[in-house]
Amino acid sequence: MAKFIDEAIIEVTSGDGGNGLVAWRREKYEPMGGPAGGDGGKGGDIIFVASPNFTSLYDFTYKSSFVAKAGARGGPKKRHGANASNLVIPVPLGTVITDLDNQEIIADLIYPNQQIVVASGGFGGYGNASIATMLNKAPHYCEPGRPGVTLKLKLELKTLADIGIIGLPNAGKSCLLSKLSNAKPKIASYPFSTLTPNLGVGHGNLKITFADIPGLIKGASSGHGLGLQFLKHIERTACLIQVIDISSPDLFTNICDLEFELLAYSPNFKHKKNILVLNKIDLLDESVSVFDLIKDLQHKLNKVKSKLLTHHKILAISALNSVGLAELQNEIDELMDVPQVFDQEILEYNQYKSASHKDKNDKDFVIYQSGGQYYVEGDFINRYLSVTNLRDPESVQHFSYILKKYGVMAKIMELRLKPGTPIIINNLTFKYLEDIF
Ligand SMILES: Nc1nc2c(ncn2[C@@H]2O[C@H](COP(=O)(O)OP(=O)(O)OP(=O)(O)O)[C@@H](O)[C@H]2O)c(=O)[nH]1
Ligand SMILES: [Mg+2]
Repeated sequence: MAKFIDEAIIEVTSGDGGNGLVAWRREKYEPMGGPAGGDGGKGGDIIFVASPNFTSLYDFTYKSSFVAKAGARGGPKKRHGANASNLVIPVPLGTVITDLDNQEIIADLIYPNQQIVVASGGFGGYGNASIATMLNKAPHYCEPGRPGVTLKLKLELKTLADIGIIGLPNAGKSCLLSKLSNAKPKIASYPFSTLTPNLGVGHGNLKITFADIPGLIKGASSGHGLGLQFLKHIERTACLIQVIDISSPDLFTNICDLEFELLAYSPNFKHKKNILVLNKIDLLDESVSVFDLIKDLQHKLNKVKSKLLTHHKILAISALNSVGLAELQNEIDELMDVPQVFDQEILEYNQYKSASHKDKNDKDFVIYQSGGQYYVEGDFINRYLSVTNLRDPESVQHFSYILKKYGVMAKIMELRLKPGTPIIINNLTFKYLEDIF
């Protein structure tokens, strides 16, 4: 089984749009037909999909960078460049995706096959056929494709199960999970035999899902034992089953210790439906009345009710010997019969969002001097330059217009350069006021 990993940091980049093309219609008797350069294709989107086939983010430990393909360049005869295929990344159900740039949650994938486009591919640039207007019927220039978007993301798995099984180490949680569901977890007679969450699907018609997490101990909220790191996997369950070893010397204190830790992690646990299961009744001395024991416990718990979870029911069972499991199953079915309502907060994340709005401001540029030379650098300048035909005056003129439009020209003028001063853009040398400026 793949290792259980519930957090990963990755980088995704959507595809660049393809460049447009400058081309002309060439037909018999029409040597200089109209513009026929096609538009570039769209770059690939980065899409996440919630897949029930994955239960861990393990795959992201060896692949953490994803780049979608670029759209193809426009073709002659007004042919549109091919759109790039989208890059679809499967993640387990319950994966929360956060944009690390602004800590904003982009998506919380909770439904099977739910998809989200986190970064849209860049649009293709127009070819000269699309740019033609009444005023300029035969443009000698085209547009470069828009660049893709790069995002640094945190993926966080918050397992989605209907019921979370919690308790002190060695209480019999995994043993109970193995009886209630199809899971085959490790069961052993020493504490911390479960190191990562186990998931199982119940045997009944309702197909209830269970998550058994590693044991908690007193002080977990301050990092003792395995700490609280796995509680996120039961945060979103509809109900909890709290398993306590009935043969332990101080039941009441055990319950209080555990519940204080849970509430220290999140006060939301207070109102989560909760069945308190006293396990291992087979270990009790025959002279002990389980009925009296529960009554006494109930009495003590009532006194500190306000500081504890709300117990729906207290049941005594033996997971190992399958005693009391039918009654427990009935209680579970009853609790789960109520339609599940996800937190409003979760629903809100799920409204379709796309990070394409993050279309970075790619009109940034810098002008600097080095070794007596002036340099102009900017991604968008390079992109426009890549579709500029330097032998075609109109194409060059259009490039010059772009430099004006986005303020490059104004900045250069502030430098008060002498005419003829060389200015280098992407390894090409232009002369101030003689070439493009
Ligand atoms: N006598 C008895 N033993 C039980 C019962 N249920 C579980 N056990 C035993 O208790 C031990 C611990 O069981 P697990 O299911 O591994 O306990 P756990 O709570 O998952 O433990 P951690 O994962 O370490 O926190 C095992 O040896 C089980 O066989 C029970 O009803 N009666
Ligand atoms: Mg266990």
